[in-house]
Amino acid sequence: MAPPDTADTTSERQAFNEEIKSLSAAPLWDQYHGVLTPEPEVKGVPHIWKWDGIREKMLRAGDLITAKEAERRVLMLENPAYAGEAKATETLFSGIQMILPGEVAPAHRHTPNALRLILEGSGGYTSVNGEKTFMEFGDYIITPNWCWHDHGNEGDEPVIWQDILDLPLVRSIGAIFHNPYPEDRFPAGPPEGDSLVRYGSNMVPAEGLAPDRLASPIFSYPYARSRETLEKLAKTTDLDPYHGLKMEFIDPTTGGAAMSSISTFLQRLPKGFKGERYQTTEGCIFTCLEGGGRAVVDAGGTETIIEFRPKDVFCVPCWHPFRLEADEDTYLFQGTDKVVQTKLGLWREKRGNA
Ligand code: GTQ
Ligand code: FE2
Repeated sequence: MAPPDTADTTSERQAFNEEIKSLSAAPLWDQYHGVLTPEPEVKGVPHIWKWDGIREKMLRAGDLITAKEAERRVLMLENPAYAGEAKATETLFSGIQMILPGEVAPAHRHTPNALRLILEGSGGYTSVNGEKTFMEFGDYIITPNWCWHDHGNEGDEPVIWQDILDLPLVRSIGAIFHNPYPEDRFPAGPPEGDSLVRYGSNMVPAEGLAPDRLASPIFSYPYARSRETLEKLAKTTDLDPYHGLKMEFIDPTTGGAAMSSISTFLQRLPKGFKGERYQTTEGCIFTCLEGGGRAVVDAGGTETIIEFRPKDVFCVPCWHPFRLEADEDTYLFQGTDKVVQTKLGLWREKRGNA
């Protein structure tokens, strides 16, 4: 049979597309290369949330709503390209949360994994399955999925921290569950700080661990310890040309990431550091704890320059080449989806221009 002429082809194909619509079907050939792009094409854009502006609004939110009424008094850090979608990157949610003195954020549990990075205030605590951990600046706390958690503030000033959850990832799978606990506080369990005492000294109980754990038994990674590690190593260790000095927070019982879906790192860039161009499929959320500098991100051919100072949060979406520079000795906390991508065989990186 002779091939039909072009005009006929077009109209016949259009008619065909209409016909199959009623079957909830569509022709892949119209979209093939849009769906299977040669390289990642994500909607997310590089963005920075400056601390001063966010902090001021956070304090105002304290006059508008109580932690209890809000369930969680959180200002979501939404990627401008994902407005209304509660996403900072393709897979991660981030927010800034505040608890005022005497307040309690009531106990609940949910399927997304969550972490906290403390930015301001003393006397705040998180309880995970009844184990309380008091939190200071820079401390990193995990609340693994389906663990009961509530927060409080026994100090006399607002406590403010950053949350990161794998909420968009879990939502894309569909598996969101959330339960309130019938009381504000989950009943007290192990003594305060128990998990760090028990598992934080290169030992585990001789009788072993529950076999089905997917997260670190340590809930709290105090900044004093991790910062000291990096500060000491900086004196003896060569810098990575892309990352400076970068360490990953782990589950000490497996050597893997602290939680099943969020990779976390602390990175030290010495004063004057000029990193080389780096590209990864990880969606990255950075928080500057000390120092300052810039991330230069290549966003589709145009350079976005992100100037960061302490407590600023910024993101670099999947497969956006970037480099980091530091004007002073700088400490960056980083949360990414590397662990998920690695498990799925998806994680990639590209160093330099090669
Ligand atoms: O503190 O438990 O930013 O459940 C979002 C959801 C924080 C929390 C968030 C949450 C929490
Ligand atoms: Fe929660």
